Amino acid sequence: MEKFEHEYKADQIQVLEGLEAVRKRPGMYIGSVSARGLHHLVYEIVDNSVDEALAGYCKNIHVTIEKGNIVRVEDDGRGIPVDIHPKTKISAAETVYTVLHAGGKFGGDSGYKVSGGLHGVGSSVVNALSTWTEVTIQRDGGIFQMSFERGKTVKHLEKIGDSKKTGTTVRFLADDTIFETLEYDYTVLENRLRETAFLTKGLRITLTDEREETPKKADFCYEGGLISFVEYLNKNKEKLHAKPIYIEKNGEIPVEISIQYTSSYSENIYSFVNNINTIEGGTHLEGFKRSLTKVFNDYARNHNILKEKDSNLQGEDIREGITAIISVKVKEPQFEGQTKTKLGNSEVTGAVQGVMNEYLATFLEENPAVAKAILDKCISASRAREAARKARELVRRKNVLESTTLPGKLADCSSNKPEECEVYIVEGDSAGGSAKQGRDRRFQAILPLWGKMLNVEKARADKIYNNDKLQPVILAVGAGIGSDFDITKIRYGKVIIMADADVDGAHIRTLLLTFFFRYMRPLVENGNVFLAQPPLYKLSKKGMKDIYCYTDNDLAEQYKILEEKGIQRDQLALQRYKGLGEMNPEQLWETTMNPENRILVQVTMEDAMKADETISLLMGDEVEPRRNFIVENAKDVKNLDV
Ligand code: TSJ
Repeated sequence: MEKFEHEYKADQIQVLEGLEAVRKRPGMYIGSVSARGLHHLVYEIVDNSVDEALAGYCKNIHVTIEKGNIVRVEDDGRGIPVDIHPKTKISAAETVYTVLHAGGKFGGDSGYKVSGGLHGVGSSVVNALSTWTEVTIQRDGGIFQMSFERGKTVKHLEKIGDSKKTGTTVRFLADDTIFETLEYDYTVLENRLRETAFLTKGLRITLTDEREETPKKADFCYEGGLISFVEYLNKNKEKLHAKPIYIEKNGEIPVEISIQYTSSYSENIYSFVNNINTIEGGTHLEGFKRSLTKVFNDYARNHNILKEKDSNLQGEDIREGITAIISVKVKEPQFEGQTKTKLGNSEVTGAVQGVMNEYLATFLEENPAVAKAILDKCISASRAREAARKARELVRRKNVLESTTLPGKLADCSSNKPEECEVYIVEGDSAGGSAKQGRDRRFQAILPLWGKMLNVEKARADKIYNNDKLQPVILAVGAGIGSDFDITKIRYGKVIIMADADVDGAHIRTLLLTFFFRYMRPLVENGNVFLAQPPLYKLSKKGMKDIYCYTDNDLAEQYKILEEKGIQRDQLALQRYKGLGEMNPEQLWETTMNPENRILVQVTMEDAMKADETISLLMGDEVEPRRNFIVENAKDVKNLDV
């Protein structure tokens, strides 16, 4: 692209300093420069079009990954205003694109803007972090275009043609000197865009991947909105009632909720504020839970389903098997928590509670068969909880009698300061043996797992406590499970899953993550769960220190570095590791366990949630979705296998 020299006016210099700050500390604006941060760029741009849709002016959004990892986002909204800003003397469109946090300050009230979190930082941040960007606007009978390089204007907005249509198109190439990778993951974008479409009833979003010979395409449009979302999440589960419950009220704080119960034992509640997934929950979720507990208990009392002598059903009993989406719109949301995804506005609790109390109570009165089916399940959940408590006490007592609270297979560390201690959960006895020999026993404990893993999807807490594979994990972590889980009691600051980089390893990882997500959620929220990364390759040569590579990119990079040092490929021996078992204790320590060299991946709530979804899909009651999943993923599975 052609380069232009500019003389900058005072306020433009300020603009440049603003975007320079973004380039200096990208993490502050998009969280990270990993693949995750890269994908955030796309969400930032798409969010602008979604705002336009929420304002009622845009029906279609097309997202395309062009060859070379260029992203194109087009909408059929009104087009960003092109008139000249009286103060800066540049177009409104260019200002949106170059001034930090300028988004949304133009034109009328376009809806609910976001004031915190990673989201909504705006198009200017994407501009700053892109090698180049090109914005095309159709409105007022014309086509207008402007372009930028690394945040700097290289072509001011100018009219390049006529058009009767309206809309905005942005194309950008993320900056490879800032991001670790430019490789977009189709599935990640697909899932996110599907979610966005669910949250905005009637909005059509397409995704096209043109990077390969045969383009991949997805097309999302849901007239049912949240109802469709819940149906999608439950598609492979056995439902307790055919139609999801739907609640919508467009008051001062618009609230939209959809609920459907299934025969599963897990609780799947997703909450959103201004279309942002509030992973850590917050006041809206609080209001939802309080109302759910109250309305069901009131109904059960009034209809003599709970007798006078019975105690109230607890919240967790009433949430067993629930799938629910809560979406609220808040004018000035306050986001709190570790990942800034917890809603803090206290007024939202009452708003959600009020809407729920009214609608849900009416729904139950009008649908007594549904109410009964749900309450039957709640009551059996309550009995199971009681049984679990007894089983747990039995476990505790037994352990006291045996004068050890630790599982026999655990090789504990000598330190008892949780903050410096780590436990490696290792699949298989042979890898477990190497890990025991290779570890630093001062602070590293090893827990080998063996035998068949329990299907967490089909088990209630009492079974979990008694399961011979999970019980050692519960005892080793030492903080209980479910609502008893007490993070202050954890015996290790890091819980590290170490499994092979193959299909079986992936399965174990997914099952354990699902277990942590469902039964020790604060452990995941607090960032205590990690995945060990064993190397995939070893490069060796006589007289040279062995080089371990953790990814294919890593390997390519090492070849390049060695070549620059005059060492050719054919002089090197390449070993591909199929499993942990192929490494001796010293190698395992050097590559995977030594804090100086190892790579640990911290598990996020999103990762754990994904695992949970996968398990639901694979272990659920319905066969069809499971078959589809396996067929769809068969290619990847093969790749992992070679
Ligand atoms: F910001 C951006 F460049 F990243 C971007 C903005 C990217 C994309 C793909 C779309 C958009 C965008 C912005 N789509 N639609 C709009 N709409 C407005 O900016 C707009 C249009 C008209 C009025 C008005 O009051 O007349 C107000 C606004 C905010």
